[in-house]
Amino acid sequence: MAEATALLADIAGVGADGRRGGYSRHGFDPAELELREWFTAAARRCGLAVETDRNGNLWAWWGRPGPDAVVTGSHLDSVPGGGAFDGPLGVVSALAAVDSLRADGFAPVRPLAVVVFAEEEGGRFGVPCLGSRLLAGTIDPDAARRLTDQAGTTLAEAVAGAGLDPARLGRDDEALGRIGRFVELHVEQGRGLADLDAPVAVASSILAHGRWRFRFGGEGNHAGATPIDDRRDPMLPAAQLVLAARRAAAGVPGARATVGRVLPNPGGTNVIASTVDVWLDARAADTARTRAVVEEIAVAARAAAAEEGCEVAVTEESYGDTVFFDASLRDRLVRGLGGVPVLATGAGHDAGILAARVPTAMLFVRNPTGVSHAPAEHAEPADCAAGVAALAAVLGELAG
Ligand code: HGY
Ligand code: MN
Ligand code: MN
Ligand code: MN
Repeated sequence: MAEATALLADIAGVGADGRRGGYSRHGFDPAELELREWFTAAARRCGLAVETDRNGNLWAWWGRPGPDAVVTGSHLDSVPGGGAFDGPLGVVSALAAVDSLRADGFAPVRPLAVVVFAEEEGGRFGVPCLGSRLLAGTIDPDAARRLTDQAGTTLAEAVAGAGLDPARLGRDDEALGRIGRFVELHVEQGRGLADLDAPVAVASSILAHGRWRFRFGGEGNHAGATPIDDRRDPMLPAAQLVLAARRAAAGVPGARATVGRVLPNPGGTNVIASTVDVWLDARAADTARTRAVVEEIAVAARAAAAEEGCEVAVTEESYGDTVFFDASLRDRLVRGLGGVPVLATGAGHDAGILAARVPTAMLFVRNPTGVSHAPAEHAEPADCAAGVAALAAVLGELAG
């Protein structure tokens, strides 16, 4: 656990003065590849055999890879300016749990693996949980190969650069067939455990959520030479969309709608944009409510575009329905952990993708700030240790 804690402090960028850095590690980019190399070395030091699957996910095996395996793990990539725990806590805790099981003389009857999924945040190619979606076959591999990052590099080129064969991206029945159960530990992204004053919880469900790109087209022109009433400025309907998102979500209990990324083209201070791309992240308790929120926003966006003489094109980039985790596995974890709380989450996870294919559960570790996707994201060492102990107990019971 000492190494895991040391790594967590390192990942957290907690410098001598205790400041916390935000990290942007994206799929197959140098920062994430560096962490993946750390993981491979650390897993080998834990006595695990590491392999990379056809979709770039890392698997560290205790025992021969085989059917009915108990698999745990999470992701190492992050969002721009993200916290240190979202993803890495699950990976580090998995290695620490293996360490402590070994130290207790535990010998798994079933194969046990720690997995690191690629590009969970979708920070580079725009589709969240890309590595687990490819594994599970819930994204078309041709569409995935064509995904591009902001530099115009395709996923096919990126995975080739990481030494993989782009032609083999896609559903991996061999890897899926090995998984008997999957359990992901994750820092809580919210204040549920802080409010309950408890260190660990089991997850019940994940909100339905998706991403849509709105591309507003107008007329690029000079900021000074173009009279106000002679413009077709796509920034105006873009601004109306942001306001409409808040209005629409506020009208549906529990719904969320967020615009965190706007990209004007060409993006000059003294230039009226030709186009403006706006990405919408919308979530709610079910598909009907999520799509109702998105439709209300789209109606407002179209009206605002027409008023400004602009065009608008809407593209759905990803969508996933509400996830309910396997009830018997959930209840088995709650019982085994002595009756810990059960919490829903608004955050997406690789476990949410795997849940469609194999019995899946999640463990949450208290985050006293409740903040995530920002440097203030936090988990106290004592709660991290409680998470490792809970995960070790779960893995020991499932693999024993
Ligand atoms: O966006 C999410 O909900 C997750 O943190 N990837
Ligand atoms: Mn995240
Ligand atoms: Mn995460
Ligand atoms: Mn000029």
